[in-house]
Amino acid sequence: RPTDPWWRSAVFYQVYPKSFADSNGDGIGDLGGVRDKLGYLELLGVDALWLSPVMRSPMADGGYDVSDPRDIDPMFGGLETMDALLAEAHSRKIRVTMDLVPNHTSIEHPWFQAAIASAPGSAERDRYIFRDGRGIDGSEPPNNWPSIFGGPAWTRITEADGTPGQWYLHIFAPEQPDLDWENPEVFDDLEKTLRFWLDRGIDGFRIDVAHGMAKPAGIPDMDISENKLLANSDNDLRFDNDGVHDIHRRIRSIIDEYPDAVTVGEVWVEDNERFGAYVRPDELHLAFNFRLAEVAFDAAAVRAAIENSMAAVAGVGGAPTWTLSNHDVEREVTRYGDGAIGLARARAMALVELALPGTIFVYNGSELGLPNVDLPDEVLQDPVWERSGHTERGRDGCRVPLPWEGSAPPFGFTTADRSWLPIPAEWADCSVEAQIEDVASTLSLYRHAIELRAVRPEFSGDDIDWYGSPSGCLAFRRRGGLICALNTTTAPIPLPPGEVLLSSVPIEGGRLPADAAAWLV
Ligand code: TEU
Ligand code: CA
Repeated sequence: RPTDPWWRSAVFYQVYPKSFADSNGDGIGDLGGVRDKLGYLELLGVDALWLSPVMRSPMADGGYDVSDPRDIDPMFGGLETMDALLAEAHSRKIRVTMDLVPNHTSIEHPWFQAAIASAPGSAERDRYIFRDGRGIDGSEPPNNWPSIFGGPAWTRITEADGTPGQWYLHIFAPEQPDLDWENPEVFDDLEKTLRFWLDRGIDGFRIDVAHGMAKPAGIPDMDISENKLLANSDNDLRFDNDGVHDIHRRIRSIIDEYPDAVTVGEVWVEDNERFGAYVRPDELHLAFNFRLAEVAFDAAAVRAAIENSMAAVAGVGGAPTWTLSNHDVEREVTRYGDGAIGLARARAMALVELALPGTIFVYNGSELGLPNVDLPDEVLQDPVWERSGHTERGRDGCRVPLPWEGSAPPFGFTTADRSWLPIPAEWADCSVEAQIEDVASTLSLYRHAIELRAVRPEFSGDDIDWYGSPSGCLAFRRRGGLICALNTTTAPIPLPPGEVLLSSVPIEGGRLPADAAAWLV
């Protein structure tokens, strides 16, 4: 519909900047690399980019620990490279959004440095959540909250006089102290950050941990016996506190001064009604739902995930969002069984995703069918690995740099001898160069699907109708006429009548093979 905002049916491409492309030969991806590859992104046909954090950061958590939110880290090329990227992307009609991390800062942020240099109770300390400890001499954390990355969510500081001091809250790593959103200075500073980037031409923000900024009054103990991590169980007091909605309304009032800007929040909330609240007309434009990133390759489960996701936003008039993976989860090829089967299923699910009404987020490398990588211990960098006491390997396996060209690592990702995480030798077969001319490749499948989605009238309409289909299969129809069918069984099934527009495997005799999907009109 011509009156729809641009993002309502857009395809976003998530760039994990360290892993996309390196332009200066230090083995680490950067914004110059993104700029160099804009032609590729144009060819892929995406409408917008989401850049995972590129602000100044000591990189304790891949940039999700920001020490200056109004600057670009030198490792990524500094502000001028960002300006050049924005200009060139816009000239190619690609919008650019960036990650915003309002829940916490880096310990190297000047505010945190000032906080630990000042006395308990000072205004400096009041921008974070410092508390006295419990127990004898305050040697126990102020409450029982665990950190998402392992260990307690509190770290004790040493006061300026050398004595053991107060504790500060960090829901994530100790290098990521939580801000106190009750302090008006915190919002004022975020407003500066929003305007700084919007005035520079950024098209919007992905808001990190958008369900986390507000903390419950008194920060009481939570019931950790049944704590379901990030699942919005009633006893997980760390997230989804009602006060967060007021923060989103205030953010929105600023965003609304910039007509085309979009916000998408990272909202790990399972309950439909509580999730939908985040995309009320005066809050976020969009919220990620992760149901397709979590669901098994099973038609009934996929259908339930789709229905649920649509129901969650329908009540408030919001648009659904879809994502098969991101920088925090195992890549879909591996999740679906790895190898040829995992790849076949990932291709099928890409067609399911790209057939749906709403906003799509493609994680860099999905379009190449990359699997997760089982990296050796000594290269792991995710704080999850250290913090979990080496019991969880963390998320590096989905953050391996992209293979661009050539027959050996680092496959044109960098001119250095090696990339910051090693690229498997067998990725020669899935490099961009290996796939771009091959009509049967996953890259070609994505290109065609994204193009058809953009130009064909059959993709119109906010609603879908389900066909009755045999168990292990699903089929739905967009109001505009596109039909999408998925087969998660082990045998071929008859397709609904129609002309095949695109399919994840060749279709013969009107039957859809196992582990495949097709589009029909
Ligand atoms: O993630 C929030 C989050 O809670 C999870 O995705 C979490 O990182 C994961 O389950 C742990 O294994 C966001 C970012 O996407 C993530 O990369 C950051 O580490 C996190 O916030 C902290 O900023
Ligand atoms: Ca670099």
